[in-house]
Order: sequence, then structure tokens, then C-alpha cells
Amino acid sequence: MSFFKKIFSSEKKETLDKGLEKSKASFFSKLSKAVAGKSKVDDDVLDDLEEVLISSDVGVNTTLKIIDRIEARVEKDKYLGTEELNQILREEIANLLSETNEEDATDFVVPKNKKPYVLMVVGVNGVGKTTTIGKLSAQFKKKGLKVVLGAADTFRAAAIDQLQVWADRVGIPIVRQEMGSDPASVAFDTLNSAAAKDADVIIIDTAGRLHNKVNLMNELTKIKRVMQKVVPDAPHDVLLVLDGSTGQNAFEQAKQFTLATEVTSLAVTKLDGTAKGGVVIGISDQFQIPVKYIGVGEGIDDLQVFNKFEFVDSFFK
Ligand SMILES: Nc1nc2c(ncn2[C@@H]2O[C@H](COP(=O)(O)OP(=O)(O)O)[C@@H](O)[C@H]2O)c(=O)[nH]1
Ligand SMILES: [Mg+2]
Repeated sequence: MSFFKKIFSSEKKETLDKGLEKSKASFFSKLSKAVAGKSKVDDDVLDDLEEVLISSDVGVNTTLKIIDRIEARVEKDKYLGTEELNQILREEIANLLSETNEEDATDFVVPKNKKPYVLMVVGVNGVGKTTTIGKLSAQFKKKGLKVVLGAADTFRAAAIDQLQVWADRVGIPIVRQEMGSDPASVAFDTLNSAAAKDADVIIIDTAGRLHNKVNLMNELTKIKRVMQKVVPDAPHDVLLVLDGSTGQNAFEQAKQFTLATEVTSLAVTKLDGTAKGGVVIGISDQFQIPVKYIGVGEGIDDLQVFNKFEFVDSFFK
């Protein structure tokens, strides 16, 4: 298939391959058990395949779609060998994702006509928001963009300090206030300060306490409203960070957050060290919101622009 031939840097590929190692190992061992002793894809194999996909965190809806497609191929080609199953799965998953999603970005970029570009990062505690912001800032800075961070997760002192550590590491300014101060006020300050600095990108960290949807909604709405006093069309992007290692819980969080606020893109973190990488396939299929970034480690370079073809390619290789 031509899209698998798209060139992507070997460094990026290596990091992705390594990040998906556990998911792949688990998936393929389950898959090989499912087809053990069978030469042909029959109803039993399809049933087992369904179980393999669901237990690999692809999600029920996406699994059913994939099974339908494989069934259709079995219909056409009465004798579909199990040794071809891997290739067919890879093709059908790639096709499925390409139908439901827009073109993937290929690099870390922000639209040129939005300056400053305001990115608000949301998600529950511990999913990797601050880390993702740090990694993302480093990438933007590499591109020559001036980045300013806003520490609007004022709920815990450690959260502010952690963002400070990233700002120092990347070498970019951060706007912060005392712990417990109003997040909207921090966001307001950040946008003002960034305007004075002629910043290209502003990234606002938030505390995504999900214990109460109404509170969360009110807090995020207030931050947005206040930011709009400085930059009328802010935020340009609301990035929801999901922890991929939580599997189906990540789906649940995506549902909750999209009800509480308008989410425009997704980042799925911690794909390294988990066997639940299949969750990206499901999330990418189920939500009408593009997965923009994936986290494949704790290091500064361990954030990738998500490309579904690279992902599927790496997963099934
Ligand atoms: N292995 C791994 N760990 C990650 C990744 N992203 C974040 N983390 C770790 O997850 C923990 C929580 O991250 P943090 O950024 O503080 O989450 P926040 O509470 O949403 O801001 C930290 O220990 C991070 O180092 C990732 O892609 N891979
Ligand atoms: Mg944080």
C-alpha cells in the first residue's frame, strides 16, 4: 500500500517501534493463539479475533467495525489463510482510520495566521499534561517559535513547580502565581505577558479535576472567557491529554471532557510501557477529534506528531 511507503524519519520510527513494543508483543501473542492450528479464517477465528481486539483496548465499537470488514473479505475470498490475517488486519485498520479522520499533520506546527496561537491543555490529574506541554514547547522552540507557558493548574504547588522545571529546561518564560490563585487570572496574565513579548505560541496548563463536571465546565469556560479579553479568538486549540495506559478509562475521560468543554484535539500519552496501545486505534476511530500527539516516554524528545499510517505500520510490523 502506497501510504506505508511515506517516508518518516528513522529516528521517529525507532522511538515509535520501541514505544509500541509491549502492545505489539501482547497483541501478536494473543493473535497467534487465536489462529493456532487453523489455516483458514473461519467463524471461530473471527470470534477469537474479536476477543483479541477488544482485550487489546481497541474498544468494542471499533472492533466490531474491523470484524465486519474482515468478514466481508472472507465472503469475497472463501479461502482466506490465517497467515494473511496480519496483513489484512493492517490494511483494514489503516483504511478504517483514513475514512474517519482528516489528514494527519506531519510535523509540529501552528497556523501562521494565528499569532499568538493559544493552546489550552486539559485532562485529569496525572495523565501527562505538564510533561506533554514541556515536550511540545521544546519542539516549537526548535522550530524557532517563541513560546510562553501559563501555570493555570494552581491547585497544587507541585504542579506549578513542575511546569517551572520544564520552562527552565526548555529555556522559555513562564507566567505563574501563588498556589490556589484563580486559574483564569493566571491565564489572563499569561496572555498579556505573551503579547508584550511578541510570543508565537502560548500554552496554558490547567487542573482538570473531574470530580464534578459542572465545576470543571465552569472553570474551563471562565478561563476561556477571560483569555478572550486579550485574544478574542482564544483558545485556538483545546488539547485533551489522555493516559493511554489506562485503556478504556481513557475513552471514558474523553467522553466526559467532550461533554464539559469543546475539545479540539487529543494527545495520548504513556504508550511506552503499556500493552494498551490499541487504545489509540479506537480513540482515533471513535472520536470526531483528531489525535494530534502521542507520548512514548518521559524524555523531552518522546512526543510524536501522531500519524495513523505510521502508527498502524509500526503496530503491525
Ligand atoms: N512513560 C511515560 N510517562 C509519561 C509520559 N507522559 C507523562 N509521563 C509521566 O506521567 C507522570 C504524570 O505526568 P504529568 O505531566 O505530571 O501529568 P499531569 O498531572 O497531567 O500534568 C509523570 O511522572 C510523567 O513523567 C509518557 O509518554 N510516557
Ligand atoms: Mg500537571
